[in-house]
Amino acid sequence: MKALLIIDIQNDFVEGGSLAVPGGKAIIPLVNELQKDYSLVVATQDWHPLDHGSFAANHENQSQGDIIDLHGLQQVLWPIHCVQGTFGAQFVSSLDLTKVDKVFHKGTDYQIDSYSGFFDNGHRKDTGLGQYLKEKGVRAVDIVGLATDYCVKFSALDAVKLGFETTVIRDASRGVNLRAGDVEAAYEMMQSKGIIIM
Ligand code: VGL
Ligand code: ZN
Repeated sequence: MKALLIIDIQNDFVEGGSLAVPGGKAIIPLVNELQKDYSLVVATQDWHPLDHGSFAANHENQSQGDIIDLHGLQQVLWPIHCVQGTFGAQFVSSLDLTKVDKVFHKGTDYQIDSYSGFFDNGHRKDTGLGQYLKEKGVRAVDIVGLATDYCVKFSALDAVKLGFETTVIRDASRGVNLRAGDVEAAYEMMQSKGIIIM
């Protein structure tokens, strides 16, 4: 069985949000349409506490885009985004949630970021997504959402590592491109690990 995995289509990641991904909103009609082709749909939600270590505002003398060492891991510093319970963390209202079977939260621990929907960035804690998919008999996952060069990429890398046949649907994903070329580099890297880019 094949599942659709929808990554982080939340207000802060689309136009008007604090960490807006260019063209983020434009993928939503396609994501809604695609859902009809899957018997299992799951979504992830970036879900940070206000004191999260990935927020530049929580570090003295640091700015957005700086890279720091956060408890032993390299961490890009972001604007405050997707704070638990806020509008910015909510799914974009035009995203159809009626077919979503389960939502997995990530980035809930203030000490460590989590780009992947499966594990935190240090692979220390598991969100339960991998086991959930395996229990449902899923062998293949198609991934869509935001952002291609962060959460889509790391979710796809973990999916393939867990043994799922993994595809990223390009037209239904958009990236941050903090540096020009990041999205293209992400696709090349994913492909080199056996992920299909469709
Ligand atoms: C994301 C940066 C920080 C993402 C989440 O969803 O791609 N990017 N937190
Ligand atoms: Zn985040």
